[in-house]
Amino acid sequence: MVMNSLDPNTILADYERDGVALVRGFLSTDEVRAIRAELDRYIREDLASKPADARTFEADDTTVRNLWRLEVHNAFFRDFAAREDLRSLIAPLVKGEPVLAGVETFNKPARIGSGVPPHQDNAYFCQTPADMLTVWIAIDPVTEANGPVTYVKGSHRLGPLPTKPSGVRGNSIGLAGMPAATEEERLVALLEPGDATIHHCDTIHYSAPNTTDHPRLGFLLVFRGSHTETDPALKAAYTAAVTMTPPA
Ligand SMILES: O=C(O)CCC(=O)C(=O)O
Repeated sequence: MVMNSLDPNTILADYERDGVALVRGFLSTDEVRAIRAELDRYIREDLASKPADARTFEADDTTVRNLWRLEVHNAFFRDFAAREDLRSLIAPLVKGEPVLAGVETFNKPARIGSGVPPHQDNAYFCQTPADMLTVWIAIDPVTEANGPVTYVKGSHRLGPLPTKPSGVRGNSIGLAGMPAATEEERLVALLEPGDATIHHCDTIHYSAPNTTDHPRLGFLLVFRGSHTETDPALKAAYTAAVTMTPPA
């Protein structure tokens, strides 16, 4: 893993200041290739036998928008998330012992990949304190045109903002209103395969639909600190939203 050669102090400083750290060369070409191969195989051979909450499809009801709970359904991804180099990089960011909360994908397939409304992940995770994050790893090139994730820098300091059900399958809860943000305050994550972002669970982010001929597959690892607990008020709002558009 290239992860050994990363600078953990810069990642921590960027993450704490902006609520998002951009990490070039997080994984090697071979690691990206292995993840892609296993995702392809899993979708082709295993997905049909998994429960409905293992995935969300796009509007065509056929093409995968998201894979969920890969850590439950697949040993390769469970083992990947248990790597010591990954855990030691994450520990200071979650302010404690990292606990894996999810391994998932946002596939954003060519032409039909749907958008993601502005949201804070902790509206889904419902943890207090909000010591929880997502590592978003590019498997495909992410360009201006194919639906990059845009982050509002510093928004993790706003705490939990008012939410509303979005009606979007796979992203059931969004922000009730989007705070104003200048161009300098936004990070548009344009990534090469193997690059990553690490974002705090209160950092506002969103992405546009993919209308290009190029898929934009993201592979995500979600961790919390072992000291976090479920917040009942956040959980009630999430349960109401996800009941309208299951499974996430
Ligand atoms: O990949 C995307 O377009 C959105 C990702 C997202 O919402 C997340 O990383 O929490």
